[in-house]
Amino acid sequence: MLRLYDYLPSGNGYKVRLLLRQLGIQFERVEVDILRGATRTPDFLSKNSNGRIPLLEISSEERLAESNAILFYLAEGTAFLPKARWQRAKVLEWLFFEQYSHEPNIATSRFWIKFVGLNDERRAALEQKQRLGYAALAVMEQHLAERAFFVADTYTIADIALYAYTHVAHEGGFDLGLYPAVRLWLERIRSQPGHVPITAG
Ligand SMILES: N[C@@H](CCC(=O)N[C@@H](CS)C(=O)NCC(=O)O)C(=O)O
Repeated sequence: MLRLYDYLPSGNGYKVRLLLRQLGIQFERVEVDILRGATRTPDFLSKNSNGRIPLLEISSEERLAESNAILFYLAEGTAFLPKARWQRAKVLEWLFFEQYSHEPNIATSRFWIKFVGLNDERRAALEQKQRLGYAALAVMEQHLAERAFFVADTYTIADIALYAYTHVAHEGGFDLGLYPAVRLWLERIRSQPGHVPITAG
């Protein structure tokens, strides 16, 4: 059975959990308390030298890190990843956008505000995180103003990847008031068959 090393409040972990649930794939979930350094123990580092969850263990020889790589692996051959070359590349475009322009700003703001608290250094960096996070939300708003989903008019792993931290962006101090298309899209994602909340293990 697949094993997922995970941390319940993590949006990166949630992406994988959500897709596994929606695909109806059984898995064992192993909670790793990142706040207590459990991803930095010799045992965990022997599984993922980058010391981070999510980590999908497929077999004793095969382990995959990086949430969006795991989504791509699991979605292959399913409706969550289009078959056409152009659409697959478009999915990747949004997965990379999520990791470069969205997650480092929106997820990090949330982590600082909700989980570890603001010290002087983080407070100083927060302003730029907020500015760049809002810029990412504006890109999403513009795209979604004319579409129901990110790629191919259908629910794909691009939506899952972007939903994970957008739906909890308020916990990182972001106000979605000026992003009506994003808010409608969040509702659309929430109503997909088999949807589970981030709090469901
Ligand atoms: N780019 C990675 C980021 C993974 C990541 O930042 N994981 C965090 C939790 S969301 C973590 O494990 N942090 C623990 C640590 O850095 O020690 C992904 O998308 O999976």
